[in-house]
Amino acid sequence: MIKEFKALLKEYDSVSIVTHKNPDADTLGTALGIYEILKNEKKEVEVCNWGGILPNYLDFLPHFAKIKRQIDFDKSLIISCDSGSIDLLGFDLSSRVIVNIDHHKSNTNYGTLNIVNDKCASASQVAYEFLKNEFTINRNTATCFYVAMVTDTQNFTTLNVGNDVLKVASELLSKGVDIADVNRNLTQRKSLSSLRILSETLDTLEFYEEAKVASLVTTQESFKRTGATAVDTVGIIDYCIALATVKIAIFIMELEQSLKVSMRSNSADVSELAVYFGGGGHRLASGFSIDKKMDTQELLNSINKEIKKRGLLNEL
Ligand SMILES: [Mn+2]
Repeated sequence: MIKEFKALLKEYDSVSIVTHKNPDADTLGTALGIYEILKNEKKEVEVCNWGGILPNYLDFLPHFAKIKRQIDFDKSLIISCDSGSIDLLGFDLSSRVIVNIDHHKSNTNYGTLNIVNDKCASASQVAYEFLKNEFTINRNTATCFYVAMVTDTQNFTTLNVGNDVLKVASELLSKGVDIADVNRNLTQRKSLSSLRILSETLDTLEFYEEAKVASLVTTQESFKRTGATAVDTVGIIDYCIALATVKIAIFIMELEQSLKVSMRSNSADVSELAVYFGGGGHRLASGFSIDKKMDTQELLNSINKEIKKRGLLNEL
């Protein structure tokens, strides 16, 4: 595959690296890391993200300020990062040649070249393993890839973390990543509004099925009262799945037009549940968005109905 990739790079002078909507550290870190590699290959490169708010706490990543909100190159090669489906990229990419770099189980293989490995803990791990033997991974790229890995594995605590993941992390660190600076940026830059919205959201905790299922909701009112944005809710669901009895955690964010749902599990496959509701993701972490046709409680009821119907709690 790397041969095909290098052949594509020869064909194109310019490359647009595209990240998914509601960008997280994995999609941005993977993209910015590849940006650095291709810049050093003397390519014309841009990193693009469609709409929404960028997570500003990641502004310490090299080249973060260069992220564009549109694709400027019209005949470029597209590289997509960490996106399971083409819709999640937001841009109209029909008729474009796409290199799809991802680690989602639900990836639809929408690329011309699909570098997809669901055994990897982050898209940046996929990118690193794919590129490391043919391209120079310098300190900037290693920093971006490492940050993507740290955050997608929740500081190396998710179940897919093993020897191979830590080995890649170690290889990246050996490229000169300033780990103290990374850790400070990732743990000591929270906004006050993120703490306030956490507090309001924790008050909504509800249990179902003998406390094997738990839910948290961030309401529109909470967003207005606290001044927080969607970015400030990252990680809130982890409080839910951390509870001893909980097997499946559901987090609902009430947006203006839609309800955005994240699900976590410690053993049941919640990706099939997400796919049923029109989303996707990983076996133990997935999500979907839905129009506000129903209210939050109705949605919770219907998710719980599906959990029961599929026997997702039986196998636990
Ligand atoms: Mn990811």
